Amino acid sequence: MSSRHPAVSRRSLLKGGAVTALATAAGGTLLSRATAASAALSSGDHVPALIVGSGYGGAVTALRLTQAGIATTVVEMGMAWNTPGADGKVFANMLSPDHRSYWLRTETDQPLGYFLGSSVNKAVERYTGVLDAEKFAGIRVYQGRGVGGGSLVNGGMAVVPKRDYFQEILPSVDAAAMYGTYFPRANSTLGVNTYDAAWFETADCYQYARTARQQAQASGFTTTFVPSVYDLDYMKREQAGTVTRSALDGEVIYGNNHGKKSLDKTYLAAAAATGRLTVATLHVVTAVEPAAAGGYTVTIDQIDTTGATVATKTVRADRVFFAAGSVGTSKLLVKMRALGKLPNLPDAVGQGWGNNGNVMVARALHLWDLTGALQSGMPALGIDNWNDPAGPVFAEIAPMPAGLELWISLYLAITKNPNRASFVHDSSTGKVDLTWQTAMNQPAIDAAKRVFDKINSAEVTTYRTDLFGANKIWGDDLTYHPLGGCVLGKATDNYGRLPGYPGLYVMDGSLIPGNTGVNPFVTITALAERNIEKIITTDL
Ligand code: FAE
Repeated sequence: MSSRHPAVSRRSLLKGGAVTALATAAGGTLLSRATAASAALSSGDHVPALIVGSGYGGAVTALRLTQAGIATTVVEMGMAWNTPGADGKVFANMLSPDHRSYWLRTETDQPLGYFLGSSVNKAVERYTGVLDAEKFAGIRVYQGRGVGGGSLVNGGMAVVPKRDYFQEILPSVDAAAMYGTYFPRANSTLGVNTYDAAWFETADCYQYARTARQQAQASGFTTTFVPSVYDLDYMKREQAGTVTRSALDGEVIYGNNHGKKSLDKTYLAAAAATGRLTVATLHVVTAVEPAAAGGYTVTIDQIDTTGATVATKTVRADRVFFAAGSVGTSKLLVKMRALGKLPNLPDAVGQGWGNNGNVMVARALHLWDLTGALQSGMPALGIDNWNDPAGPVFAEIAPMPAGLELWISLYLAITKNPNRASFVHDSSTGKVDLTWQTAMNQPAIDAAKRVFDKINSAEVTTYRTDLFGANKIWGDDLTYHPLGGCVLGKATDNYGRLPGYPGLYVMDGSLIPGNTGVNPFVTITALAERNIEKIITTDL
């Protein structure tokens, strides 16, 4: 381990009772990644409940199982992000990504990878960094890696889907219970808060959002505030200059050093406070199969920060909860079926994957349309054109924090793209690929054009053609919102149980059939709350 990453240090960033409990109760896992990761799990261990992955689905499962009195082991392939580097910070910012920023890459793969048509990517040291740009044949899928999963890198936008659309995508789920009980439970446990509209109107850091809002409204579109898991009082103090800046210092997709209520500070901290949670970091689950003695044998590679395997462990778990994310869970289960380890998994496992209709686009503004040199990394507004039957769009007004005025309006559009792809095991390489093709994003582009062509025409502005490649308007080859692959009610029963394998459950974004119409983590969290409540009541 290099001197830049001291092996041991007290949690200096995360303070407060719950987090102290996390550090203590997790058996030191979050105090010292060098020692605790190996101590957390040993070959031959027999555990009652093992969770693969510590994102939203995993964190909800961990909290509710531990509260129910069940000793719970979370196996997470990424690191515990609690140790400052030589610069005193746990995470790097967007303008200076380094080894901490990317999962096992030697070159950054930035979502906006170009400027003026030239690549802005740069060499980085290969490391188990926090953001994975996982490349499939037709799409790059961005995902968080570490204790807290996607919550470490996401924009914090906490949006409840429209009720009629939720009923359309998941008709077997009781919407009244979701909207009456589980969405509110998710929001309160995640620590969702809302923008102070009066402050927003005057804050320099949201000039970019106000300009984009004014132009959207001038073309007849509606905009709406989005709730956030970023501490918006902290952000006010950042703007006032009284605390260390994070969202206002270009921190978001490579992690936030302050302000963000990521899962390690909410669900996972509360789970650890029960004293029943163990978290094994830098541990990758590679196989799950029925154990002769009952339950399941779980094979796990322990890796170092270069990604090299340093130990392989097998443990027995009475129950296994798959929460490795849409991609992670789907890949693992498709592989287990292909290798004959879980041969009876239904055909629907691996199917129904979508990118939440994601497409990115940017507009070049006039010199008098200022977006501001200071931009908050947390998006506050969305353009809501979901009710357009010819092309529903919910477009977040995204920041482009560069420290100088760029006259650019950037958007991440969520559309109702109906195309779906499957995960397929390739027996010659042993890898699982995804059948998604870039051309499948055309419906998303068509829907987004209905909004942004109109705004461009009214404002006499144009698209930027230099940010997603040379002469390329649309960011159509990437997604932040992988969903599906083990769809509820198709690959699983109506609560995430895998048919034919009692004690195996799916808990994450793979349950959602490819689209939620809004940013997905509140839906994933609320659905996990619903499912684990049922599972604890009836199965445990
Ligand atoms: P996820 O959070 O991805 O957690 C899966 C965990 O499993 C990860 O920690 C993995 O490292 C781990 N894992 C995977 N495979 C294995 C294995 N074999 N063994 C051990 N561990 C494993 O899954 N959503 C919003 O709602 N609002 C936003 O503002 C937003 N912004 C985003 C910005 C970025 C840059 C990105 C990448 C995503 C964003 N999202 C946003 C999406 C959101 O973070 C994502 O939907 C959820 O994190 C998915 O939750 P899951 O529990 O499915």
